[in-house]
Amino acid sequence: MEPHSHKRFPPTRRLSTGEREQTIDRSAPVLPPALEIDENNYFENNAAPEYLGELAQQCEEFVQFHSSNRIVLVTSGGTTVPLENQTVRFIDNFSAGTRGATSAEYYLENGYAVIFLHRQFSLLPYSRHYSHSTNCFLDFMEEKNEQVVVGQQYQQEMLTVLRKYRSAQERNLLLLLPFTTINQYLHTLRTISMILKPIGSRALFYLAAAVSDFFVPPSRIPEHKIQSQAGGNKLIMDLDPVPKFLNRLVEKWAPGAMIISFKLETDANILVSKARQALERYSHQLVIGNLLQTRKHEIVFVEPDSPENWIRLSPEQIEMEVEIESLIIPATIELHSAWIKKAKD
Ligand code: 9Z3
Repeated sequence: MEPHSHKRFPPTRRLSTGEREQTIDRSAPVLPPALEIDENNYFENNAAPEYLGELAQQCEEFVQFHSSNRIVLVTSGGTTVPLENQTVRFIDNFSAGTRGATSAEYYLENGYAVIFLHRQFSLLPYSRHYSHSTNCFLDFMEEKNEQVVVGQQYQQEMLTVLRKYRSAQERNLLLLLPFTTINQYLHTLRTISMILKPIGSRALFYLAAAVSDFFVPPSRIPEHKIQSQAGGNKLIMDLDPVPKFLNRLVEKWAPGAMIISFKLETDANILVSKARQALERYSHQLVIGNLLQTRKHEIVFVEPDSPENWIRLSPEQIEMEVEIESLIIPATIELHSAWIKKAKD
């Protein structure tokens, strides 16, 4: 997919990993699941975004339209934690949105209607092929007789993407809903889940968004930009844990739906055990584990009462730029079909 012109540029430097030789050990246990009281406290004390009603209406219409189809909610991108109410500074969670946007395309190709709950301005299904800064759409264009046209060598690929994009649009199969902050994400997730509840086992949750573990509660957030001279030039932050609502989703918000979460680690030695802990703690159906460093080439399925199952691209597949989501999504669909069948029996 990459236009040849990019080969001229030096490869992007990896800014996110391994710059220090010695760091602290981070082997904290998985946080406990939220109780009903935690849910009530959180949603009473952290106001819903003002646009939530409008978004809920769009979502209801979409679910109504697809009431006899399978619907997947794909979450994608990282949530932010504002440090100020009039936000200048915020903490971000790593995610470009590649996993979510790519996965959404494979679900669409397999006949699912997709609700794509994504970090605003992160990658989107289809446009991701041409919009990222390392894949700038202008590099695919050229001038011909005073007109802008797609370069001859990109025509076929772009036509294929364009047809799929138009087909999803025309059949109303893709609903794009944005979030930015952790609070917007949680309110929206809960609202969509409850809208999906009536369709039971035909709903699939594919929670690939990178969700903040800590936030500044409203009682402690300053209204205005923090001044640099405050606190003797040091900024000391006091963050609360974000309640773990996954079990509320499983038990109350959308019981009956199949739920897949992602576990992101950077230490290969703890990935599978952390994924298994999450599964046991939140009682859902599948955790897909991945390491930041290798996430595009290998992932691991961790399911209750089964040994873990790795999906890896072969060196040839990596060379041919096969997307690992083209293997992940059919495997999740197989599990979802079994889930629907079990619910019917
Ligand atoms: C993931 O693990 C995703 O696969 C990535 C995708 C964020 C690594 P990109 O968008 O990256 O393709 O650049 N998502 C889940 C991350 C997460 O926050 N998981 C929580 C955890 O690990 C549970 S919800 O504790």
